[in-house]
Amino acid sequence: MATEPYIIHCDCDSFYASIEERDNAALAGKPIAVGGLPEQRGVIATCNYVARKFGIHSAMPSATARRRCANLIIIRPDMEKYRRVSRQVHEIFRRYTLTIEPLSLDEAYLDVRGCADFGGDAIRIAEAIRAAVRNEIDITISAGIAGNKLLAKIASDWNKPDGQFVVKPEQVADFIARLPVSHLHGVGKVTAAKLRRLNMETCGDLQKMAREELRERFGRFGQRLYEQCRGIDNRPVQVSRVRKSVSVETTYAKDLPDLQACLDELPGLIEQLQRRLERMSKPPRINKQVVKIKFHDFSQTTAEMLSTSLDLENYSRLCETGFRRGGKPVRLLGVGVRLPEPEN
Ligand code: TTP
Ligand code: MG
Repeated sequence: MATEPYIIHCDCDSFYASIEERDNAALAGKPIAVGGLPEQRGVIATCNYVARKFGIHSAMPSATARRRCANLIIIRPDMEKYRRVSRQVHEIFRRYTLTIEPLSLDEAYLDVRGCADFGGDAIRIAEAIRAAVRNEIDITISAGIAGNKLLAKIASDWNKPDGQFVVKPEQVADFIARLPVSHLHGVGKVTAAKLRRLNMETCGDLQKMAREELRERFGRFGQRLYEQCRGIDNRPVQVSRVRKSVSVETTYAKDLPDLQACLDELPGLIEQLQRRLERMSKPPRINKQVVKIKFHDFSQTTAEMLSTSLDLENYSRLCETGFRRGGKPVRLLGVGVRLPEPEN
């Protein structure tokens, strides 16, 4: 059964860009992006909503962004500053609940059951958080309020920027039916394309598929899809997960045929991993490098070694070791790091 809304997903609006705009009055109303320089083959980390009207978005090459908007002002990122602001935003969250699951610098789930303010009313708590962020930090934050994490996260995008949206229990069926399947947790480009081939564009379409068929086509993830497309999600808000590893991976629409094709993918993956690490609230120490390979028949292997950096040669060696164990085309390649056990 759908439950009363008690989870708030908070997500700052165009986070890095909003901070830069706040700190430099001359930028007001202009299209701005934060990221690498076009001349250095940099990419856009994010851009403000003025720039988004030109079709600019995160992860786009800065050169493309500049072509779309000749007046685009590109600012180099200042991660220390963004981390500082992130800590201030999290301080505000903690006034209302300690059950907080941070997802990134600008985003977190809050479970506000048991919150004493406003009689625990999640809608009013979200309003209070947003007002405090605006008044005290001078940036805007959006919120989604719902009975589970899946719906709350989707809802926070609904009235972005500077808005909030609540999914009441009686609205869940309607809300979810029209939702594109690509919004579901764990549905990346490849799964979305596979679903599209089956004419499954929305969750409403997906609801027509029998549980058995989903399981046959998607394995264990099929069960999650069966639940998610009905708006069901039982994942609790998890406070301070101790991170043991950080990784990025890509499932390829077309299998990588041989070792060389895998090696060619490594630099791009390592760069993504580097950015993921930079975005963590406190960049971790590295203990090991890891490569994960899933072959086209879904068998999988990992190879790892002690190391304190993201060394390309090490990743290449690990990739070779892993690949030789299967010697088959590869559907998924991942690179990651393991972190040392926390010291207490
Ligand atoms: P997001 O919350 O995904 O984006 P955003 O806050 O800029 O914009 P929105 O209003 O849509 O929430 O990510 C938070 C920050 O993380 C973002 O400001 C910059 C950084 N980031 C990257 O560096 N690279 C990326 O690919 C993405 C998606 C985000
Ligand atoms: Mg954001």
